[in-house]
Amino acid sequence: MWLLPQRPRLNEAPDSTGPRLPRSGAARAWKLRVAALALLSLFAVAPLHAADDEGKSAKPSAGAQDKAQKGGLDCPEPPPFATDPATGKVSYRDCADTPELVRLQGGTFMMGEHTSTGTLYERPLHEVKVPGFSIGKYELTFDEWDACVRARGCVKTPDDKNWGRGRRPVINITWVDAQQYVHWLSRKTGEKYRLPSEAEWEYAARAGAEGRYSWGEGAEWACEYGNVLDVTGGETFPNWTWRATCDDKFATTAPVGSFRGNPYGLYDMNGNVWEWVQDCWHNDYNGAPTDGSAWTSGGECGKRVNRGGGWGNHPRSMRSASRDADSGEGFSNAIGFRVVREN
Ligand SMILES: [Ca+2]
Ligand SMILES: [Ca+2]
Repeated sequence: MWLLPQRPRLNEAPDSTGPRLPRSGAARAWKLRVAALALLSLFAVAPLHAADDEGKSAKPSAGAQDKAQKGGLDCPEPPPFATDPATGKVSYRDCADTPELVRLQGGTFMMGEHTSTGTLYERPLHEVKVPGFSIGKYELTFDEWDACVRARGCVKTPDDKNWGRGRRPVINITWVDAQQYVHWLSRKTGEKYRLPSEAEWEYAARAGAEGRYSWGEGAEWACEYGNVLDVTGGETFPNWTWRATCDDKFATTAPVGSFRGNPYGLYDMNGNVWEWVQDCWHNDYNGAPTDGSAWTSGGECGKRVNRGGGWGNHPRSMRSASRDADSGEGFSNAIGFRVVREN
């Protein structure tokens, strides 16, 4: 494994299977829940581009009966759907102790940087059609990771740098470690969990917006929406001169959901920790898939893409199009991930 140094990222040059066991009488309730979720999701997320697979997204992948036949790991009955009062979006879980998910309808969007900023890595701008999927409302937390370790689904107990575990995003895990987690989560729930494709990640981060950020163009708003290298971070790390002028009050990682959610009801897509996605690194988007799938051929598959910027970065790394990559066997205190569940 490689310990990745904290540093300015590529574009910061200036300074540097077994599903849930149904509970008693839960089968009918589960079916109703899935059906209600599909209905709610029609209203929960309305991409600027017309959704084109409503039929698909409204169809649950597996009913409780299928789950009963497969058997599986312990999966406490999940709570009812929750509506986030801050964003108005609905979330759900497969088990009481698995990550909270927001269901996104499919749609078509332009992937890459739309403005004159950014790097050649983020070009050419290209159209991608993304099928519907569910994605973690938050970055995966230490609590969620540690549950996988206790269940012997994950091997590594990552160092938290004494910043705290609980609701802080898990850090110091490699891309390979993240694969272990999603495999375990799939076995536990009977659903198909994986890392997001890079296209899915950007679709979710943009939340229908074509500008630099989901909230528009202004980097000065970064501290409202995410944890960056801010005034507080600058006091802790005075040699990191690429800091922003706003103050988000966190020098290192922040508990997930400490900032405003994006229009799709997702938190910390910008900042806090970079997020591993499935794709191999490619220097640009020439030849990239246009169907929303991960790009896992060609390029450099020893390096895996991570997105969204982190607590040690200037807001320019938080742009929706910003991208970077590291060895899939490397880890750092600035990289975590969030899960995707296929519908
Ligand atoms: Ca900060
Ligand atoms: Ca993030």
